[in-house]
Amino acid sequence: MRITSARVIVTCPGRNFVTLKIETDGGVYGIGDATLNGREMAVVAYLQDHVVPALIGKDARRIEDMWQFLYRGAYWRRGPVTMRAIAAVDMALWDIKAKVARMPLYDLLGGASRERVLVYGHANGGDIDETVEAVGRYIDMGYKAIRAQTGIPGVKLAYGVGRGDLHYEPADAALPTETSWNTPAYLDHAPKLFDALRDRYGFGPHLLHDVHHRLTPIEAARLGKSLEPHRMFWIEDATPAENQEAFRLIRQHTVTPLAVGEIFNTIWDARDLIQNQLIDYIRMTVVGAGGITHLRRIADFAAMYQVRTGCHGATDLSPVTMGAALHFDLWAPNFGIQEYMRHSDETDAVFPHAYWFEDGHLHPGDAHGHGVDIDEELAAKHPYRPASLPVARLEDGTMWNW
Ligand code: GCO
Ligand code: MG
Repeated sequence: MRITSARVIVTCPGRNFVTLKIETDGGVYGIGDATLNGREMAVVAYLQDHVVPALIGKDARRIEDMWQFLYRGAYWRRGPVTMRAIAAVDMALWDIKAKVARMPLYDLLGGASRERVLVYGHANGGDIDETVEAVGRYIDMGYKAIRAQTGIPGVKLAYGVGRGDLHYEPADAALPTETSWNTPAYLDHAPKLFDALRDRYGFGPHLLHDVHHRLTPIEAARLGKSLEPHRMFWIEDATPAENQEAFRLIRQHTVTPLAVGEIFNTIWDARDLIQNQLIDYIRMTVVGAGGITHLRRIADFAAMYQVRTGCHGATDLSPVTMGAALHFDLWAPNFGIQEYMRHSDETDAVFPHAYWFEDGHLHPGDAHGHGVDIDEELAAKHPYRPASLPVARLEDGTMWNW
């Protein structure tokens, strides 16, 4: 079964997505996601200039060899651009293999380990009262797990405080929006949000929170400690993880569970964190970490240390990634939770999919492959629009981690 064509499709149904469609001489095609939020065209160029020409005529069945060819063969290993291009090819080839086998992808991976996939949604508000109300709306929709973010008094545009309930998208302008940050104000305010949420809703719903790399390790330790009474499901990206050792310090001070990894690309980014049991959840997902082939290795490695998965699932990952991730989640023995920030109706129309939400869970559906397609005619009606993620500065103007 030879690859006859590979096309990169860029579309912007509300936000930008990069999709790879691989066709074979048998008539079966596969779809992969290559979206890198705010840097989409870098991956498009990498795919078109360096990957697509090498795919034509290759055997679509040899997924492992293709992965090794694109990873080792590039010489310049790793990085978000390269690994997203590899992920797109890998996802499309698994899609093809499962379609040919006439199986949903989770069956090909080894079969379902559970009946459905626990997901969490995003509740945001400008202040604590608004966030408490937003969490209530998620509970009413059936969610069992909810990430809560709130504005901080005196801080202009704090992270995660959306405009609109369900479809908050941070990449909101062609050039980066400037937001601000104040760590002391945040550290005082965040526990008050979770006091209010536990007072109102009790300990039934799982609560999650994203720190988005804003704290130093000792500050993250303080936050973790101050949130222990709230029994968080996790706090995420409490400090930047380039230096994986930094998490040792946080770990020494708190039993609040830690999640990390949405910006990692390979198993090497998480090796120390996992094997030293410095985290509880690994956040890499299919598009970010080189596709199903590599993510499966990460999950198996994590399982040896009782680290569970918590795949990134913000709206900048297309429905193709969501579909592929849900098959992976249904299989992964050490699955923890899946992020599910809903796509807009406009996006869903461009990417018809088999997965569905019910009672706080998603199911990938039983369509053959990963169950997500692209309507190319509709996609063409939404041309690319440059969009960047924001940046953050401290009050004195110092650049900070967004
Ligand atoms: C998350 C993420 C997102 C990111 C976004 C950037 O936990 O979902 O942190 O909110 O900011 O994916 O593109
Ligand atoms: Mg995050």
